[in-house]
Amino acid sequence: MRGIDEPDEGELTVSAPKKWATGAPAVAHALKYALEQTSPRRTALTLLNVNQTRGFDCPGCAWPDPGPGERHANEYCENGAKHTADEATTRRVTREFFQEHTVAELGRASDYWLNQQGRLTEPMVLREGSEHYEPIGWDAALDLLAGELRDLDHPDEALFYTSGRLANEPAFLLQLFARAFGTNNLPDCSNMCHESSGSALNETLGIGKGSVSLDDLYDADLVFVVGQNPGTNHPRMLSALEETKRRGGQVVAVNPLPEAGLLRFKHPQKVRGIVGRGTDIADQFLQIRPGGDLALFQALNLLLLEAEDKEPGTVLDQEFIDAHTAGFDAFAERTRTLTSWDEVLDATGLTRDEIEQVHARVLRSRGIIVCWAMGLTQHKHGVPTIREIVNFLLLRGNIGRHGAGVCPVRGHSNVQGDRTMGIWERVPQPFLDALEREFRFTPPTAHGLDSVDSIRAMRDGRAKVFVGVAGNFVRATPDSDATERAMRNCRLTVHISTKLNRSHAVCGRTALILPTLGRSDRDVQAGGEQFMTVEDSMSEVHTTRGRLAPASPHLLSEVSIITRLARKVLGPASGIPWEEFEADYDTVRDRISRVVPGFEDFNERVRRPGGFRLPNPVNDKVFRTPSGKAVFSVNDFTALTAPEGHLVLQTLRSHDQWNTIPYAMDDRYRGIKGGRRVVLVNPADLDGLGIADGSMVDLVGVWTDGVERRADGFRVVSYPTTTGSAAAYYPETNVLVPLDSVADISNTPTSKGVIVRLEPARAGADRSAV
Ligand SMILES: Nc1nc2c(c(=O)[nH]1)N[C@H]1C(S)=C(S)[C@@H](COP(=O)(O)OP(=O)(O)OC[C@H]3O[C@@H](n4cnc5c(=O)[nH]c(N)nc54)[C@H](O)[C@@H]3O)O[C@H]1N2
Ligand SMILES: Nc1nc2c(c(=O)[nH]1)N[C@H]1C(S)=C(S)[C@@H](COP(=O)(O)OP(=O)(O)OC[C@H]3O[C@@H](n4cnc5c(=O)[nH]c(N)nc54)[C@H](O)[C@@H]3O)O[C@H]1N2
Ligand code: SF4
Ligand SMILES: [Mo]
Repeated sequence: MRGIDEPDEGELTVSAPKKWATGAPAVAHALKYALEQTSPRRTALTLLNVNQTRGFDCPGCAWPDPGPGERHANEYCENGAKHTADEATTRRVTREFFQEHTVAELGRASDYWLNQQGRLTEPMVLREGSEHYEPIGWDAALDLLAGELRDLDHPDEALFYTSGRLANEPAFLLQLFARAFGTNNLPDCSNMCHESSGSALNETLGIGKGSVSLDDLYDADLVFVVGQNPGTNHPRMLSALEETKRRGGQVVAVNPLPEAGLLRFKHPQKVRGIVGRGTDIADQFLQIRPGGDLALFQALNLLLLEAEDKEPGTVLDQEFIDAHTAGFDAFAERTRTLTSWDEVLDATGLTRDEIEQVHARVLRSRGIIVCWAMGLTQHKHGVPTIREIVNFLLLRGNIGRHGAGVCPVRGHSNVQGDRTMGIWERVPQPFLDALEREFRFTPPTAHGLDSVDSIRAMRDGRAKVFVGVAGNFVRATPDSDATERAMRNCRLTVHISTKLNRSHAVCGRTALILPTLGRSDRDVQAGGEQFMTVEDSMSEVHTTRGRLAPASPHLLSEVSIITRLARKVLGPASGIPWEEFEADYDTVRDRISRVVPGFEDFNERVRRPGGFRLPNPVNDKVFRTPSGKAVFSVNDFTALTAPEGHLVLQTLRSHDQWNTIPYAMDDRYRGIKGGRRVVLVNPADLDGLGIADGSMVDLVGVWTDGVERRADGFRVVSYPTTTGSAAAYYPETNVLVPLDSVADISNTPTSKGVIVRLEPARAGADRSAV
């Protein structure tokens, strides 16, 4: 293993981007990573249990599993396997490790290095003024936290952040505890992820979730994959799209980058996938300018209205529109006068011919599904863009019908479930009422703080205690320098984590690391061996059960930590049986079944193979909006342009990282090897800017507050992205995303639309590790 001061990066090499994804090399890459982290036996044991009905849910992403009878023995992908191996690693972070390294040293270490140290093994405390974390017993650690929480002037001075790794049971208990304590401050990773989807879908369809199942996807006539890189981030989605194509469906991909997985796919678990040519995925690829999707869907909607004018009664689903929607007239009027084709072509970077071709496909297709991810949600106009997609689907009745619908593809494996369980700073009143009925206390009704507002509150001293359950807050959030200052401003920061990360080193004046069980670890409580449950991107709820011996005998489950903390903070007066919850998770599920709609007979139904699917009223054409109808919205035309000499930078994931954690320095499909500090720029822009391919530059952010945000020492890679745009990896570039640059309505940081200029690298400037 490398030393703390050694660079992560080897020799950086660049080759042509790949034109297809997966196949034999993927299997080999996954196994190589697994065997570096753990033994062959443990590798086999873990991988055979991934996504099996009696095994554990792959922590890799929220893509759903096929039905129980349709699963392979190897129901995982390359990245799922790497992610699982990363958790099942046999490397350990011990008390000696913390003796050896000061917190300041850890703060200078890279994200890669920190993660490579292995699993956390016992609770540690950093006392005010001390340079080292030192061991602390569980009881003392929880007393310390409980004392600080009780000492606050108001419960709203505490923040309870979660990342979508948390399973349903601990998520439900965490929000219950936070609300019984007296705050709705439950910021989560969703605030930085699919919040724009939730905002747009709640407003237009009355529920913030996707409406489609895998069967819908297989049977769709036309699937749009917009702002999403499934080859890397949802690899098994490619097997689903392969099935769509086998059944005669078509795929349109919309992306500034020609991502390998969107072009062609070789199935790693089929012979023809390993030796053959694979399946072409996209029938049409629209290489769009960043932020151009709103204009694209507005243009498609205009074309649909015009086609209906020409042949009335043949294009729109008038019956559906009349019976189930509101706002059509205002939408139609506005769409007809909205903008000029010149503006559309400029905003999208597409030709009119390309858009007309997609339109022709739309006219030929009955069932249409639109899938999307961060390429839409992390823009200033992310919410209007998704609302416009809903308009597009409503026009031809593509909601509430088989083979059609909305498909926001979620990231973290249980991020959707956490929201269902009430992890939401703005949870609707009926949920709070149900909590009150079940637990006999009055939850606070004022909305809590989301992730961005939490940073502001810590910065301004309004929040004093930060508790993070999973996740890596200081790396996931925007404006890294400002966020780090905010975090250091806290009296106490606490992280319930499986592995070491930067948030442990950039911490409050006092800090706790509370190590916990991972998905693959066996969880035994007083009531016997426990399982937990999760909900995937398509609302399927099923069990997850770890099989491995825990990484250390001193770990507690998340449920244990939360319930023991709750007992200390709230005391027996709360009347909530925390002890019973800890001993037997069935008792938690009984409560969930009485509080959360759709979970009736939870314990019984979730034990059936494959679990159950939550009802989505949209599929019965029931819309829980104020009008009881699906809503056509009117969205202002918006384009994203950079001033002269600047580029629109998107911050995205490489193939070898999982969110804030790089697993290796390679991005195989994009042809980048041995380094992550690269910026991908179109050759025409490089010519225009007078910058040579391969030269070193600093990225300098431009924002209205006049603060100079810099990320130093990036190698320029000439790359076929759209002109005017650039791409570089997150989290190294989070320092460039201004805290106040957020999406309208959803408050999501605009991580895909950062205005930057490239400056020649400052001679002799220190290139920071992070
Ligand atoms: N291996 C792996 N899997 C993961 C993760 C991981 O880090 N690693 N993270 C998980 C999480 S939490 C999430 S949220 C998902 C994220 O999944 P993705 O959303 O696929 O992740 P990103 O890498 O952010 O990629 C965004 C994609 O959108 C494109 N894009 C950027 N701007 C625009 C635009 O304006 N318009 C359009 N049409 N496209 C645009 C980019 O070129 C890129 O292909 O993945 C999940 N799965
Ligand atoms: N610039 C930019 N910023 C972004 C994004 C972007 O595209 N660009 N994407 C955003 C998105 S979509 C997301 S979802 C966020 C992700 O933000 P987070 O969810 O906060 O970050 P992760 O990197 O997933 O967190 C990794 C840490 O989680 C802990 N962990 C892992 N498994 C478990 C577990 O089972 N239990 C517990 N208790 N802890 C565990 C480990 O300690 C690990 O170090 O980042 C956001 N930030
Ligand atoms: S697609 Fe996602 S959930 Fe499925 S195996 Fe791969 S990483 Fe895991
Ligand atoms: Mo995410």
